[in-house]
Order: sequence, then C-alpha cells, then structure tokens
Amino acid sequence: MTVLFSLFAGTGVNAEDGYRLWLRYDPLPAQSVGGYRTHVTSLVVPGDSATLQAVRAELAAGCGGLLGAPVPAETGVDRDGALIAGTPKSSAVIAGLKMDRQLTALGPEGFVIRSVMVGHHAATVIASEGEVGALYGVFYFLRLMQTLQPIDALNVSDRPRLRLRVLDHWDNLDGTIERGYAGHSLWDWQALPGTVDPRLRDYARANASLGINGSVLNNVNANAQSLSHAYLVKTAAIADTFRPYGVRVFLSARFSAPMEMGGLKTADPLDPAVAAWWKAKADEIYTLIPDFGGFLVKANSEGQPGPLTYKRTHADGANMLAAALAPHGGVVMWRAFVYDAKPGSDRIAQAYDSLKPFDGKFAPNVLLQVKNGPLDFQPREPFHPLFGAMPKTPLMPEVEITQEYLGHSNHLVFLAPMWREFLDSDTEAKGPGSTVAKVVDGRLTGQRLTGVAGVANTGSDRNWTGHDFAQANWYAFGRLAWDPDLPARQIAEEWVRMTFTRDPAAVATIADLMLGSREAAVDYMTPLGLAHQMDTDHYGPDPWGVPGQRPDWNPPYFNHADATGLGFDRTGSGSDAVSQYHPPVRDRFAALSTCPEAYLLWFHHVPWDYQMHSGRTLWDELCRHYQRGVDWTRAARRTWDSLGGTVDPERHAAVAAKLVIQEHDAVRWHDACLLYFQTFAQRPFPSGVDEPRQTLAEIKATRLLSEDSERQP
Ligand code: BDP
Repeated sequence: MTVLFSLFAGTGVNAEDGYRLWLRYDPLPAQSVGGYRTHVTSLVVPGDSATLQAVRAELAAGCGGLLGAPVPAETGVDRDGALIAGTPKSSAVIAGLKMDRQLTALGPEGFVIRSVMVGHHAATVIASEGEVGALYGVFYFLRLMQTLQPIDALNVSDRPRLRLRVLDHWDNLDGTIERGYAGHSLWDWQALPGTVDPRLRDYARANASLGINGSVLNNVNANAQSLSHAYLVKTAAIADTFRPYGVRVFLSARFSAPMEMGGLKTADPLDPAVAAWWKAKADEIYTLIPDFGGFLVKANSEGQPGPLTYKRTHADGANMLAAALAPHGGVVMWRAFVYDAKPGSDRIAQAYDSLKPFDGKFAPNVLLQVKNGPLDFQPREPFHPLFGAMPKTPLMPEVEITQEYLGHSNHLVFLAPMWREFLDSDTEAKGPGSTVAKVVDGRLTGQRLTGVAGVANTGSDRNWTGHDFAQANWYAFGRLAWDPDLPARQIAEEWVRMTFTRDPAAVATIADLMLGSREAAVDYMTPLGLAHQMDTDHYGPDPWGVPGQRPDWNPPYFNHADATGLGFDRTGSGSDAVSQYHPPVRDRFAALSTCPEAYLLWFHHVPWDYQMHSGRTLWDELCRHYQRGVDWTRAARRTWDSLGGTVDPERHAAVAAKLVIQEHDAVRWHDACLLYFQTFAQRPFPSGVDEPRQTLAEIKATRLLSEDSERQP
C-alpha cells in the first residue's frame, strides 16, 4: 500500500501564516549547513509500517528542507554520513549494533541517538525498541538541527517520564469548542469517516514531535452520542490517522449513557445491567479501535450525571468503568473537579474532602485527574492539596493550555513558568523536597501508571491556536509532559529558535518577553493571590460580580472586599481550607508573616493598611501590581516593534495587533479593579499609578469582549 504523506497539507508556499508551527524545515544558514551535510548524506530507514513510513517522510522533509537539498534514501550503508532510524526488528544495522538491552530499558517510547561506526563508515543511528520511539528520536534529532546544536558526536538516550501525555479537547459534536478561542473543532464529524481532513495528520505529527501520545476527542461535558456506533466508526477513522504517530484516542464518557442510549432505567454503577452495558460498549469500541486509550469522566460536577446520583461513590463509578476497560488495557481518567451542587462550604475545599477518603479504593487502571489548583485554572493558584494527599492513587494533573482565564487567544501569556511553579511546589508529603513533580511521576509514591493532561488550545484557525504565541503553550505542555523537570527558559528558547528566529539576541529578547508574560497577566488581572475576578465569559474584569449569580461563581465571593480589607480568609478563623495542606506547608500559608505574598489574598483577609514586605501598605502594593502589569504590556509592544526586521512581516504584524489588544485590556483591568476596590479602601492612588481613564460607572456600563473589533488597530 502506498501512503502519500502530505507534510503540512495545504500549506501555501512559504506562507508565514503560522500553520507549520515549530516544524518549519526551511534551509538553515549556509555556514551551519556545511557541517551538518557530512553527517547526513543518506537516509536508511527500512520497513513498511505506517510509523516507519512516517519516520522516513519526516526525515526526508526535515533533513532535505533544513539542508536545502534532498537527502537520498538508501537501503544500506556504503558511505559516511548515513542516518539510520528504526528498531532492532526493522533495521538489520540497528540489530547489529547490539543495543537491545539499553533499548529495552528505555522502553518502546524511549530512544537512543548515537554517532557510531557501521563497518568502516561513520553514521548516526536513531534507535528504539518501538517504532514510535524511533519517530520521537527523529523529532529530537531534527530539533538539534533546527536549533543549530552539534550532531557530530551524539550519545543521547531519552525517554518520557510520564506514561500518559494527553490533550483533552473540549470539542462538542456540533463543531463548537467549549473554552476554545481558535476557531472550530478540528474533527469534522459530518464528513467522517469517509473524509479525513489531511490536517489531522499534521496535528498528530505536531503531537508526536513533542511526545504527546493521547487525545481525548470530546468535551468533558459529554454528549452520550459520542459512544453511539455511528460516532465510534468516525472516531475509529481519526484513530487510524493518529496511530502511526503514536497518538491514542480517548473519549469522554457520559455517565448516564446507559439510560440515554441503552434504554436502561438507571445508570447506577452497582446495577449489573449497567455494568454489562458498559462492558459491551467497551468491547464494541475495542473491536473498532484496538488501541483505544480509555474514558475521561466528569461526574457529579456542574450538572453532569455521576454515581452520587445513585448514592454510590466516586470509586464505585470509576471502578465499574475501569472493569469494562481493564480486559483491553484501557484506563479511566476520573476527574477531581467536583464541588457541591449547591453552594455551601468553601468551594475550593470540596474536591479534597470528597475524594481523599477514597485513596487506595480505586481500581489499578484508574487515574484521578486533578487540576493544578483547587479552584479552576486561574492565573495563579497554590497547588491542589490533593497532590501529596493520596499516595495510593495515581494523580494525573490537568492543566489548561487554552487561555480560558488568561486573555483567551488575545493575550501573550507563556504558561511554562506557571506549570514550572506548580510542578516545583513542595507538598512536603514526605518531608521537604516532595514536589508535585515527584508525586506525579511516581518518584515519591512508586506509582507506575502516571500521566498529565492539558486542555487543548487548538482549533481550525490557520495558525492552530489563534495567537501565534499560544502555539508555545501547546509546545511547552508537550515538553513538560515528556520531562517535568525542564526549565521554562529552555522550552521558550527552543520554541523561538524553531518558530521565529535563530538570531541569538532576538532569541533572548523574545524568550524574556515570554518568561515575563505570565507574571504580567497575574499583575493586571489578579495579583497577590486574588482569583476569579473575571466576567462570565472569563475574559474581562468583573470584581463587582453579577447580581443573582451563584455565589461561588461570582467574583465578590472570592475577593471579599470590604471596608476592613481584601481577600478570602482560609485560615482557622475562616474556611480553614488551608488545613488541607501538610503541616509545614499549612503553617507557612496560614501565618500572615510567612504566607508568600503571591498567595496572600488567597489565604487571608488582609487589612488595607497591612504592611507588606516592601514596606508599603496592601493598598499601595496592590495598585503597584496592577500598574506593573499595564507597564509590561506597553514595554512588550515596544520590544516586539523592535523585532520588526527579525521576524517575518506576516507574523510580526499579527502579534503586534494582539499586543495592542492586550495593552488595552490590561488598562481596563487596572482601571476596573482599582476603582472598585477603592470604594472599599477609600485611599488615593499612590504616585506612579495611572489615573483611570474612565469612571467606575462608565466601566460598569460596558463589557470587555474578547471579540471586539473596535479594539483592533
Ligand atoms: C471550567 C470551565 C468549564 C468546564 C469546567 C470543567 O469554565 O467550561 O466545563 O471547568 O473543567 O473551567 O469541567
């Protein structure tokens, strides 16, 4: 069978529209190419499987493109400079190198890249126990060239630290995407299974280039129809497209599907007929998709059905589904995003209270998917206290790549620093150094089933993510899923080199911009531990809230602004949610004097005149943070303008236009929040803080929309 690989299907010739992401294989600068050419004179990739064809196609496109001339494919090594890729099974040369023990230790997704002698010839080998591992090695090798690293004396061995590295797509069957800001769903359910958009192959390639190995296709607020036979056939066509790239398909399962689709009277997980329905459904799925990954489940949360409806527990529900999947090797990713259906106690404390008692009660193929923070993907939250609290349960963090609370696809906010902060947080579960990263990758608890999920930011927009810089968040998620210890700067610089420019000064400038952007967004939206001050679209400022709104969805619930001060008291005198952390962490957060100021208003209601570390009052410090955020957006525009000659005009203009919006929005946040909080603080703005452009009444009379053409330059 001949499979035609269209690498980046439909790309206009050299259109700088962002479609090619970081997989741009334009010719390298002449002075670098010479050195590389001697090491890449031929490609030796025997084997006909779809993955090996993908390996061949990627190497041909990558090496040929970067070196500026096609590199011939050969069947053997008869000169220096052969690039050999595959497994000991697919390649006699690799088998002859006798690296099987090392490859077995690295597993089917790990790989070795080594400069070797094959007979009398110098060669480079990219080898893995598994074909997908070889493909990952190929992307690693191409990245070395893309970022101008040496390739002459290679001795690399690498493997992913987490087993499941998954994108969660909150895509609905009608093509809309919940919290999606980059167009429509990439899955065209109407056209499937007959027509599979060639773009899906590029999506899978991009994921494989990072080692992302799973994709949940549908929204956690799931439609049961996704599990119907007709949709499963469509899903199977997607799975067939992803498979060569090592991306397995998962589905969000609606807990009440046996009633909605199977005609049962109940979805009670302990009812044998319900269990039998799920078992039969799982069997049907695996007939169509033999490597189906499993189910993601949002149960008894925000109106979704679940086991609690039948007076059963989360463990009862998860384990019943797990039993249906277990014979096939599938997993259940059970979400921990649960809070009371009726507002009662502190919302952020409820997941811990509901789930911690079930530690050790979940089946072995269940992972608990826990958001990074206890609230909901805010610009900054302390780590979720479940990390470190359930040593007998695989905890799979869920982070949000799509910028639901971070300026949608209008704001440049690089999220690697936020995820680094989360992964480096010390739970102190087993003494100092018990970081979230160690909980998650099993170092602390010995878990073998490990994983991480990111809510995707991709859509049908030509550049995939709306904002060109939002591509960096997809990239960063994948890189951290592969290696949760990677520094944010390394990720940023790699991405810039592959995406925009290799000019060292410009790389540093753009990486600095990216690395400062998250703190800037915290500053102009929710500094000092504030959270959830957004309007109902989770975009503009709304600290005064919406009358009649459910309290624990409403900003005033979270800011507790009053004449005495600002912030949510979560110490013993308040909700006491702080007690969910292990004692040293709890004590540090609970005392005003030791609580990091970044989390101050998250844990404490603080008097306006409270003296901060800087010596300033809370009020003055708060004002300065909002101002700092605005100032950053202005500086970012100047910086970006200065890169006009370095970055191609098309993407330069696109980003510049977004930065105008970001500055406008930051000013709006500054004005709205400071004017509103001033009604309680009753203090003047300190010097150096801009006077608001509008009155509070004027601001309240309009709403900041993410799609506002008036703000376009
Ligand atoms: C919130 C989103 C909502 C999601 C929910 C979830 O606003 O659209 O359905 O999280 O994660 O952040 O289930």
